[in-house]
Amino acid sequence: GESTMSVEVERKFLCSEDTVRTLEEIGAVCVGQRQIQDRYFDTPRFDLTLRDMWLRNRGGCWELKCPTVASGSEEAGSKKSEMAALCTHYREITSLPEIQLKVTEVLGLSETRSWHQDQSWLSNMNLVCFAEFKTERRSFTLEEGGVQVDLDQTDFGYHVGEIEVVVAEGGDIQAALEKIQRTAQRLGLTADQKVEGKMHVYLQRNHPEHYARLLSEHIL
Ligand code: V4E
Repeated sequence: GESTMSVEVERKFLCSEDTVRTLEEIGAVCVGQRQIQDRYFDTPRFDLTLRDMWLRNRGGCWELKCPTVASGSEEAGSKKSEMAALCTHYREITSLPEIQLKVTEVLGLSETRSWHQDQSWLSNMNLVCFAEFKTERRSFTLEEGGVQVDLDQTDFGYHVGEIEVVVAEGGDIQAALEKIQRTAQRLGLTADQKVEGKMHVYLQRNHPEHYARLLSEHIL
């Protein structure tokens, strides 16, 4: 399913009071505001997230974020460029049968049945909800093709911005990194510290032991 797989390249940043004004100044157009409800699932032993795989239900739709095939060897080989080090890229699968197949594989489950749309597959795969929160998201697009900026505010009080470019499977990740870098410059983002995502902060507060484990295994 080529059509249901894409790579999401993104860089998170700290947003301030001035971020919206800066976005307007560089010609970004607000394309909407919406509330997002996320529920994340894993086994009680966290078999997915310990492999950097993130299964979630967002507003009724299933999504699975997985490391890209290349990312392991990239990190093992040459040192990532500074630009790339600020960004993450994940393969995103949005077709439920493909998600079920992938999870079955990763968890080493014996049988791939034809699962139903209902939620019985979750308990069959021993998956439980370990995180649930809402986010108010304002989205902006930039003229530079395919660049989207999201400003997120969670119901647990965390604000974070995200510059994002979606690349079709097999597409040019380097070009996406460059677009993100140019956008970051135009937004005046100079600080090169890594900014924590919503899930970092959520896990730190709600699952401190698992958070520590993910940190020590370099997943967060
Ligand atoms: C991939 C990932 C997680 C799943 C949530 O992904 P994230 O991009 O943080 O969430 P969100 O809601 O902004 O998704 P979008 O709407 O863009 O699809 S939780 C942790 N990770 C890994 C990870 C990481 N190691 N480092 C950073 C900076 N972000 C994410």
